[in-house]
Amino acid sequence: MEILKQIENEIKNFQTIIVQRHINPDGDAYGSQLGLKWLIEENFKDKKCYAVGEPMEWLSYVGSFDKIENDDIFKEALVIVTDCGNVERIDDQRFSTANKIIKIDHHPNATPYGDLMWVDTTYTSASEMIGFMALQLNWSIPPKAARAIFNGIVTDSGRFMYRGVSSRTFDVASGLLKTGFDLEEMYKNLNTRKLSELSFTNFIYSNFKLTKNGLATIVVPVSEMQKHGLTAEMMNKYANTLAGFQEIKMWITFSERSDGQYRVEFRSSGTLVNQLAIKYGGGGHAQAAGAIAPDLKTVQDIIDDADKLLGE
Ligand SMILES: [Mn+2]
Repeated sequence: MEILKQIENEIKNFQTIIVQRHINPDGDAYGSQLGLKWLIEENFKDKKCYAVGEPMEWLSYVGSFDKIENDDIFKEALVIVTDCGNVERIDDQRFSTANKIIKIDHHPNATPYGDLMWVDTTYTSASEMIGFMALQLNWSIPPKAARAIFNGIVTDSGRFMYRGVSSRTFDVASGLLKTGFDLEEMYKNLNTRKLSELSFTNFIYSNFKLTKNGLATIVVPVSEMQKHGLTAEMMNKYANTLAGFQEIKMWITFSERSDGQYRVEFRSSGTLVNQLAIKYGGGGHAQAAGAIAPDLKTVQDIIDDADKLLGE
């Protein structure tokens, strides 16, 4: 593929490469970003490569990030942004001062940015794209990069269960496994929870509301999150708590933020939710999307709209 060669050439052209991803990173953001950083370090030993952005505690087993104090480093660098559809959500806005910018993403290309773009929604994850790129370009893959990328594919594909999973996904997974990283250790880290998660999950199960049309909603006040050591930004981890019940066709989580607005996570078992998210200023995938609601009135509007959609 031509685009992969172009990306590789840009990496060769620069001495400094900074890999970035979206704010409030998830497993895929971590996997695609750190995976790419470690691949570059392995295959282009003369380059200086950074991965920047705020960490998430629950993903600390994947790896950690670099700090760049000197803004000038960005000016001479190639920035590669993975897993981030919109410019506003790029963690560390200094990216815009970079000498060259490459976008690698699997979300719909709502806001195109960068000098070079590889955007393809047929991939489960940005991590799958990075794994695919490494295999296509015959890069050497260090086990820690394979582990991070594999973890990203697993988390963004619903454990290889979403429709977007293809034979290519498994080809990439197979290539990553060949590096010999410890799969069981990775899954153990991914699946080990804290008891506080159990009590928070209990809160969701005890308090969600269900309409006749199959819409389940839960509004989480900031005080409830604090009780469990959570913030609205960490709520995407709980977005699928109400998944897998026959009677629930769509489930929406509203999490109050410290500024009084609500983070909204839309999920469904079939109904398209991204248009609904877009109507309220957000976006995302067909069956998994997000938005911000400024107040409880809007929360109620979203609930009414979603219920009407399910009733149609
Ligand atoms: Mn992703």
